[in-house]
Amino acid sequence: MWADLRPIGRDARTGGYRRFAWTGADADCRAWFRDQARARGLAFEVDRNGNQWAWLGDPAAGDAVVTGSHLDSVPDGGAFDGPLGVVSAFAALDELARRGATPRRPVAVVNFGDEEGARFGLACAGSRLTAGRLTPERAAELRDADGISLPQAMERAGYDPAAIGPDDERLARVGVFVELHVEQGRFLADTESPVGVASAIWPHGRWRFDFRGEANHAGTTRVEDRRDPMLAYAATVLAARERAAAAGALATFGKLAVEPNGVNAIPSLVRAWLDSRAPDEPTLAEVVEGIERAAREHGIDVDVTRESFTPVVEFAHGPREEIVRLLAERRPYDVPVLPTGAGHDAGILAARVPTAMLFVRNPTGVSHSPAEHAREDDCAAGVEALADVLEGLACR
Ligand code: HGY
Ligand code: MN
Ligand code: MN
Ligand code: MN
Repeated sequence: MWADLRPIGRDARTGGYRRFAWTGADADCRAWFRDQARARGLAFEVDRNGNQWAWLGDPAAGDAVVTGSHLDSVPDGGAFDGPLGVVSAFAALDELARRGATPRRPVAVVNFGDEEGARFGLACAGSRLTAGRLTPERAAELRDADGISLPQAMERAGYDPAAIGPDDERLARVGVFVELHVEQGRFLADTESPVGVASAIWPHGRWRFDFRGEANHAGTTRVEDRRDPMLAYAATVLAARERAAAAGALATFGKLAVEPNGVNAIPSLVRAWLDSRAPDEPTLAEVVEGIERAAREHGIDVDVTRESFTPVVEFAHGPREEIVRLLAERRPYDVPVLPTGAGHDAGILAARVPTAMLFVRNPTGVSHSPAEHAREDDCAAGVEALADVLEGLACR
């Protein structure tokens, strides 16, 4: 399976992936998913929001066990973030067949579209639309660098933009959702465990900072006469790191727009996006407020807009304990339970259906980078674990 998927959207120069939603690379990934489904005789369908579903058994029977993840990527992303969950889902179905384990509930593999939000700025757009966490009206406000809106991009990819929206009927068919994902951190590497189970997803969000200064000549404006937004931005980046580190949280300014973007002109505007995450919501609020205060200490106007926010997701209320027990049945070691600061479609689904996540060891912890990696034996351990979970949930 990997052989057909791996080359799609890969930059030979960096080894990273560029699979933005509703682009050619995304269409090729979607064709791959459809072919994998059909090759296994699974009923293939695409929902009103472009998410792909491959069914074993009759979806109308309800109480389905659904597993999967996403195939899109961040700019220059890694090979495993998302695809590992989809490939492992198909491989786990193959393993159930090899074991002769017959599901007594429908089982589905899902590919949620636009999980990274790399093109339109909002993560988990596909699962949010289906779960009613993103309205069609808000989706129409989301635009890419060329000013194309999310519905327009979907229309250009052959979807009906008037159809997008919540899909309660579909979610009512889902009894449980389990997402397998490469760990985006070092917990499993440090505990020497091939697989783990998620305890929670940290609360996290994205804030847009507009630093408004005064455009002027770089060669004639005295330092004391400047209202330089780049200076305020740079000081805020440093303050963000200090405040996050002091609070045991994370804060990253990872995207920047400068107007006018000239080498000999002091800019009038520096627009930057903050991604911040913390173990709990009060800490996250305190860190972001502190960063906002720091941004305003430089004598220029600063506007801050919260663009997205995902509250903490506690998997304790879902099938986590049952899954830990199912895994323990066939493993001589305790399977670790760990939190993650990374957002996932499972974090969106968890508000609507019983949800859990499995993690596969990432030897370096590096992710959202071409250096992201997972060893073959650990990927196999992930498939084994997912097959145990699917067998325990769907076949007994
Ligand atoms: O941003 C995230 O945490 C996820 O990779 N979408
Ligand atoms: Mn990601
Ligand atoms: Mn992911
Ligand atoms: Mn995910």
